[in-house]
Amino acid sequence: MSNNVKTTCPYCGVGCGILAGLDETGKVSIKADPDHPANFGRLCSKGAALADSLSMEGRLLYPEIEGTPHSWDNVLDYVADKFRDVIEKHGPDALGFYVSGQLLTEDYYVANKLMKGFIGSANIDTNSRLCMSSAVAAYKRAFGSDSVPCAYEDLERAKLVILTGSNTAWCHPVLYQRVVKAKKENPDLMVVVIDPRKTPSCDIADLHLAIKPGADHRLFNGLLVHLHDAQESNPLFVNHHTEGLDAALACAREQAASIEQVAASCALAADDVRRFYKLFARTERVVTVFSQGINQWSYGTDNANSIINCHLLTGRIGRPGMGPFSLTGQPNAMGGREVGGLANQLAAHMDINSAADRDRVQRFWRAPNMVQGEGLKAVDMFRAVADGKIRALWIMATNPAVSLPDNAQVREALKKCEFVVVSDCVRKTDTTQFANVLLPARTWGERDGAVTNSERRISRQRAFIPAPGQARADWWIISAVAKRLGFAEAFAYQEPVDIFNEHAALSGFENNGQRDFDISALAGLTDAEYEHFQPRQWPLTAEQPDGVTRMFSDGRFFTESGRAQFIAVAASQPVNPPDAEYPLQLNSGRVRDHWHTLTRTGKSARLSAHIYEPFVELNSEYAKKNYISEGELLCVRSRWGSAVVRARLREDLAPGSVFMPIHWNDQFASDARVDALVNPETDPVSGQPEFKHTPVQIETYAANWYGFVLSRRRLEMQQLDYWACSKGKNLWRYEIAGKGMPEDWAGCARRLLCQTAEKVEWIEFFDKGQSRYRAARIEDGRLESCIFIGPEVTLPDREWLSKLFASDSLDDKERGSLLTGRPASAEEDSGRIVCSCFGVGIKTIEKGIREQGLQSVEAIGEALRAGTNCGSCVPEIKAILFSSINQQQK
Ligand SMILES: Nc1nc2c(c(=O)[nH]1)N[C@H]1C(S)=C(S)[C@@H](COP(=O)(O)OP(=O)(O)OC[C@H]3O[C@@H](n4cnc5c(=O)[nH]c(N)nc54)[C@H](O)[C@@H]3O)O[C@H]1N2
Ligand SMILES: Nc1nc2c(c(=O)[nH]1)N[C@H]1C(S)=C(S)[C@@H](COP(=O)(O)OP(=O)(O)OC[C@H]3O[C@@H](n4cnc5c(=O)[nH]c(N)nc54)[C@H](O)[C@@H]3O)O[C@H]1N2
Ligand code: SF4
Ligand SMILES: [Mo]
Repeated sequence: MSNNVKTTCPYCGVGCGILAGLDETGKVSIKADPDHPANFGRLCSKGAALADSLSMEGRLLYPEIEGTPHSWDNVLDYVADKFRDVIEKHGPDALGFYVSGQLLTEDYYVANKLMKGFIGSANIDTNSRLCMSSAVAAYKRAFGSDSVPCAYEDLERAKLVILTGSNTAWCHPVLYQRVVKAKKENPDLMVVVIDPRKTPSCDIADLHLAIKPGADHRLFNGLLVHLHDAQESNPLFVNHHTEGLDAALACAREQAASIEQVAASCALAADDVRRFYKLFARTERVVTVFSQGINQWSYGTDNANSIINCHLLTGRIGRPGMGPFSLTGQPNAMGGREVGGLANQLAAHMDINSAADRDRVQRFWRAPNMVQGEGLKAVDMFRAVADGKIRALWIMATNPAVSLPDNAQVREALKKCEFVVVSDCVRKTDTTQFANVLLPARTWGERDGAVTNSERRISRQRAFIPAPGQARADWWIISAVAKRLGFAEAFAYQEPVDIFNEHAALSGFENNGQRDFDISALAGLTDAEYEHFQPRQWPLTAEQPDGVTRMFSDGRFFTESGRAQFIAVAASQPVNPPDAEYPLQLNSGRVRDHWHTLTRTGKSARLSAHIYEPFVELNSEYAKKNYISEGELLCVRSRWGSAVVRARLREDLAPGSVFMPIHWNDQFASDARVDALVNPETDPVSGQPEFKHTPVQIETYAANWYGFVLSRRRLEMQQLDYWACSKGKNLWRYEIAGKGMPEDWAGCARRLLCQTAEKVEWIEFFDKGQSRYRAARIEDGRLESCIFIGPEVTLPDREWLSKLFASDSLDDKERGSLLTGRPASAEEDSGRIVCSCFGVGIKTIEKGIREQGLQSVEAIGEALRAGTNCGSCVPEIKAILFSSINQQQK
């Protein structure tokens, strides 16, 4: 069996190193790699819980045609025949590939080669379009190349770290922990967080700018003017290494006559803006970290360029501790950029619109059908599917029926599409239900290849468990289809290393320092070298075989003139502003312990405990005015669709804003997809959708009863008006609600809990007067499931009830507590889980503060262990501490 296999976490773009193992009993062990330069021995809650995500539950194990398993040979022939047929009848552009930043570099490379060089279409786009295409476009406009200039160590070497549009504490937790540590060691390190919401990342902020959504470019335009007028620029750098300042400045000046004007347009206090500008002006070592709050706007590229402009004006790029740093979201978003994964890119950072570049790639690939220009970007690609222009679609490692904006239109397109192929590792997703063909992919732990993280560092993912059923690597599947389309020679790869070597060779092919992406030092790796590959940052060339920490240290850029470009950024606002009918602005994003559409983190009880139900956050005052109370169900509606989710009130959210998480979908809730609501506007430069803004209205969902079910087996809840499901320890948990009052509660409960006809032991309690119903199903003395129903949202706490599922038999006291809805003793109720690593609940923490006098995060950690492993919950523990102490003082 394998032990301590060095691999990389498959979740976020931090790209943490992991030591993974599998013992004789089949138990997986996951440890942080102490030597990996991304994490140096740290992991966040998601990485630490990776073993949970590897359960075989719900895996797609065999290739299927129209729901029936077939042999690989049959299915591959079938797919190739269909594709060939579509190409012959309608041309190569009638085919579309929609791929993912969660593919490995080798998979990604092969998919692109097949589409752009051999099928002869550029209709291959990726979910990275939704993720960082605005950052790519902005870097290209400014530097002439898509080069992320910074390295993680810059965050530690900086004196000012600005986090804008990034909830780093939850979305790049290990990087955030590195900043926390750096700040502890060096209290001079200042942190500014720019986010309309007060996020956990604000925990370490010296200044939080709760900016008006979508106004970042105004703030940074104002900064550009301020830096210039206050003579805080770097004329030497500007004169020698840049172009276009005057135009950019003139444009910025139109929007920023004074700090007061900027402050007003950003809904900030002028003093806060002044403080921020002064900090930026007076601190040489500044890193500006940006992510989706910048990118996901219909002018996300402009947002990003307004940031880059300020770094160019001050020459703060290419040196330690400074630079405009876009964090990549997915584990291999950066690898996808290297292979030209977007429809408007070509492999190895070459330009799809340049005849010379196309010719170069064609010669290198010996490609018979080289593409002639850009293809359709994600949102447009699905529109073309709806219009019948794309007739066959192959989706790999992404779940577009959940994650693309205007879901209804996307689902309509998938339904209409003649031929949909989906490669996934999970059998039942919102997208697989539209597939004609399902191809079982290997997933993390089973697959081998390369990934590149946010700081351009290439690492290996290595297999340490055998692949189940008939699952195959994505590169193998794509190559097998390519062979059947008549391209056997060009896709004769035996191992991932063959592909990696070709990719590396292409990066150096006729490069001569002309292109930023050059890893030619890695071309021709032997099997052993590939196997023992050590993480390194590109470029990796003969001159710099160990890689390069940061780009542009020589002030030379990849534009024609060799100078970086200032970009004039005009004032913009969303195409669909809020109005009387849809007065609220919907923002969307991530929660700490879940990953995207839940296909993997949804399997982990540990990760599901932190936030187990979809929700909408809204301002408490607004809620009060509209008679909305905490925990009730709300219907959120936009012009594009609606969702039903739980209300969470927050004092620190602007009255006009609401926020929903992106994770829940039809496998986990009745009606909670945020992208059912989100408008399909995109940035005209990058094609990235405007996920951070949609006008919505909110109304109460008229539930007559609320309840929950805990069950060892997963149950069908489709018949209920509202349900949301999450994994618990030894059980599945369902929050439920309904509009109509059933005549017969007992019958209704039995139908839900006993979906089989067998006779079961059943205990129940019904208080008709109070409309309260409780029942439990017991099997061989063991609790199998239970249901609690009441007229209000407040119901018994689920945590202590869940613990009854741990034992193999219920005693009388426990049976009694099931019927009374109260724990047999107060000790058993630990409340909602705050620390996922050690399963510490909020009530336990509050009790510790109250009774043990724990007065600091450290003291809580020592006494209860909470917050001492990955540290992701420290901001929450601080908040609990703060409010508990406040209450004690009252
Ligand atoms: N836990 C977890 N981590 C993840 C992921 C996950 O699913 N779960 N996914 C990964 C992926 S693919 C990605 S792309 C990254 C995303 O990482 P982030 O970009 O950090 O995550 P988001 O939550 O999408 O959005 C970040 C913040 O932008 C803010 N925001 C919204 N509008 C504006 C605005 O106009 N201006 C500013 N300044 N801020 C705004 C939101 O309030 C939110 O707090 O996370 C990665 N890491
Ligand atoms: N409203 C709103 N919407 C958003 C965002 C937002 O902030 N707001 N963010 C956007 C962003 S940044 C992103 S990145 C997307 C993410 O959205 P998606 O890419 O749709 O989400 P995932 O759940 O990561 O989908 C990955 C799929 O690949 C499967 N899979 C896992 N491993 C493998 C493998 O090795 N091979 C294959 N073939 N399949 C595999 C998983 O089971 C899963 O079905 O969502 C976007 N949508
Ligand atoms: S920060 Fe967490 S999710 Fe991201 S790579 Fe590291 S362990 Fe994985
Ligand atoms: Mo992303």
